[in-house]
Amino acid sequence: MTEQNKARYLFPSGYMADPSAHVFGDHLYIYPSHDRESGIPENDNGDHFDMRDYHVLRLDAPDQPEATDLGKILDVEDIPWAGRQLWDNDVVEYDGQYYLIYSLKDKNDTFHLGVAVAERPEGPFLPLPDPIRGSYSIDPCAFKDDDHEVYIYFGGLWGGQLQRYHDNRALEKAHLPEGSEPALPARVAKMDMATLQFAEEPRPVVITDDEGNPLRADDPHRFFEASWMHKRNGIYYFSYSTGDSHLLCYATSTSPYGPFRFRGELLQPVVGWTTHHSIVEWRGRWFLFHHDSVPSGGRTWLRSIKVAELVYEADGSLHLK
Ligand code: FUB
Repeated sequence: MTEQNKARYLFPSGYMADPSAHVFGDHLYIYPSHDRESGIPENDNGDHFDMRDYHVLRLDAPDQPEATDLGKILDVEDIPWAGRQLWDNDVVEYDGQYYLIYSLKDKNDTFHLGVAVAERPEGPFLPLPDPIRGSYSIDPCAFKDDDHEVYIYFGGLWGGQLQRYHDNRALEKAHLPEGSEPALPARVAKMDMATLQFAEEPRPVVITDDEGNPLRADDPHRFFEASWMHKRNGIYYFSYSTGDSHLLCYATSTSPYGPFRFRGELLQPVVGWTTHHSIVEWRGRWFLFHHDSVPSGGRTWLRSIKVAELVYEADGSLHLK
């Protein structure tokens, strides 16, 4: 049986991608990107990923065959600073409120991260008038640690624009590292939940080899996009997509800031260009939510959400069941 066969599709009647899964109360909620056919030709800038709203899906039990679509929770029309392209998002619960952190291009075609707030996990989410100050690029993961501090992991290469920034400043000319140069890292910043702004300058999420050397730009395991963070037994697991080498990988640390030691591959390339995921524990089992483009016949911008089960080994390594 291949890894693809171990997973099941959760929303066969529509195209959704980038599933961020969370357990709130008795239910598991999935916050995906909502793919659509825009007619825009495929390019490296990702213009064909022209999504305009978000829905939330719900599972009431781990083995429920399909997720329930609870409907639209945010529309690009309702976001004052919106240009185009609602990409990956994530949701964090804090003091009984729900905060959706999302990727969107502004009116100058520059990606930033926005915040929208709801009183219930099923929304509706009310967007704040402006993006998070000092935010850039895409693919936020909002992680609440055991001490209730919230960290936002983010960043994505190519169409995700991370190569346009260095030390949190926009470059005059984008620089994409090559060969033996250190790979571009994801970023992480603690969030001030009172102001809904970054509490600090974003820091690099450095992934190293076993000798502590940062992964090189030409390493097929280097970071590309789709950050996710989960914690188990005091260890922080940073997982991510490698983009053009089409893997999901993970790395571990004893600090939410890293550095993270590369540990292994979680998922082999799927049908479709992108691979993206979330990892969550529910009722004593661990799940990998991800997507592929099999149902759309390989159209990379029309993706379908899947779930597979994960297991841990005694040494803390992680793989598909
Ligand atoms: O869904 C749009 C983009 O494709 C996401 O932001 C990336 O992670 C990739 O999945």
